Amino acid sequence: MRFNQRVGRTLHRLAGADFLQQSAHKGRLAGPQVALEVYDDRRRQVLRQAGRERRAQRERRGLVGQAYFTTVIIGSMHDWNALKERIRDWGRELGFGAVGFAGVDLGAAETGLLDWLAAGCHGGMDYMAAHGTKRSRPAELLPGTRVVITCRMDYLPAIDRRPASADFAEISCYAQGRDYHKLIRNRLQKLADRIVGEVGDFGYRVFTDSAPVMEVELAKNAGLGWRGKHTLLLTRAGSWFFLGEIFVDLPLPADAPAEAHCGRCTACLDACPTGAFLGPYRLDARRCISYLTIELKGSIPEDLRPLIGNRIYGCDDCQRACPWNRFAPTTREADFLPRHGLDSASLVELFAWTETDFNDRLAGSPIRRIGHECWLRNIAVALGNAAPSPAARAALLTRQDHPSALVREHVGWALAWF
Ligand code: B12
Ligand code: SF4
Ligand code: SF4
Repeated sequence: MRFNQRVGRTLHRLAGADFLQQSAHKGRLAGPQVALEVYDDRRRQVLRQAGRERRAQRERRGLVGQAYFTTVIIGSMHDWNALKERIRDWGRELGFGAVGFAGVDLGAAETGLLDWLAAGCHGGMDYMAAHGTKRSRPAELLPGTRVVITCRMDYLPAIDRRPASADFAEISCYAQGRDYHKLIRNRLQKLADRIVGEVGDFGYRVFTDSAPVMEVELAKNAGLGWRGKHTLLLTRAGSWFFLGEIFVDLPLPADAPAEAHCGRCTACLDACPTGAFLGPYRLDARRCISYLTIELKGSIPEDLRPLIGNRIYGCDDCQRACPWNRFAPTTREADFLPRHGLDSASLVELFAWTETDFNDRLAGSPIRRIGHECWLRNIAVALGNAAPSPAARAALLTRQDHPSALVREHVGWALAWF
């Protein structure tokens, strides 16, 4: 039996070679012939290149590959709990608010997801239906996955600068700074690197809102919080955080889910401007302002336009209404702080941005991905909802002959209110 050098060192540190001998006997592996050997650099390189898929295949065929050996032998050492605590500490050092561990069985969540899709609640988000059961079965998305390390990171800016002005353009606070995907992915990668430094090579992949993953359900199972009636993950310190995961093939024990504390409260359901909740824990995305202003590519249904108010990108109302968010910590990440005054800008000001302004000023922002056309569409609706003013009317008139039929149609709708 050969050990990767780091694994060997870890094993020695954790329990010593005697323990290994015993573990091997118990596991009916190599018995008394077990010996610690160290890979030289070349072997190590070759192993790395072998890739996750080959390891998974070997494992599926029942061969005693390095990953299998590592997990069986080390798995019997009962020190995964100590490693879990170290991973939590490293996660906190890397800026995560909390780190938890979920098993890969999502149980009834799959039925919930399929019902939601069958009811058409995903609207035009075809990617939600595109991956079969991979979304609800992590081990199908990444074969060999045994546990999902799930992490949350706070994004609430420290100061609420929303002006009372009727002409204020409301942008969801998760989107006022830099795009979170890259930042979180980098941090997750750093966390994975630290685990590799401790246990040696293993199969893993990092995700944040970038793949078919049921992030809230996994985080809930990992005890990172409970599911609020608004469907988001919620803690005693609120819900203003992003989620991200590392799928791993290590046999880390799963954490227990947290107790829910919504009680009889329905504040989030009552606060929704468009009545998007079909009931507690059930959201019809087609009515959600986040969907209408970000995901929807075409025309916004006319009956919903007046309900959108001044929200031009996403919506925070169900979270703002939640009593637990009174205790929410603010972000420690400078990248999530508002840029270009996006926390206090006026509709007229943002409507005047040319496509070049839009692309330049929103480089690195999640808003950029909706494109200038949908940006103007959204602001036109908000201008139509704002108190009629000469400035708003003048702004709308400048876009009346815009080359995009989508923009012209929404501008026409807004002008009809003046
Ligand atoms: C699609 C999507 C959306 C859609 C649909 C949202 C939704 N609730 O489904 C839209 C575009 C509307 C959206 C909006 C927002 N989103 Co979004 N979104 C996602 C995404 C990509 C998938 C979510 C999903 O799987 N939905 C499908 C439904 C079926 O899944 P579900 O909600 O888990 O459904 C379960 C429950 O409803 C339950 N259920 C059903 N009936 C019942 C009944 C009972 C009694 C019970 C107990 C349970 C139950 O069963 C279902 C299956 O488990 C995730 C990222 C990811 N990959 O997970 C981010 C994510 C959920 N979004 C996020 C955010 C921040 C938002 C917004 C706040 C952004 C904004 N400010 O505009 C809003 C919030 C709106 C809201 N209240 O949900 C964060 C949430 C972080 C957190 N604290 O939980 C995520 C996790 C992204 C991330 N990586 O951080 N989003
Ligand atoms: S984000 Fe806004 S529109 Fe969507 S469910 Fe929450 S309150 Fe309703
Ligand atoms: S507002 Fe009330 S019901 Fe909604 S998530 Fe918060 S505590 Fe739960």
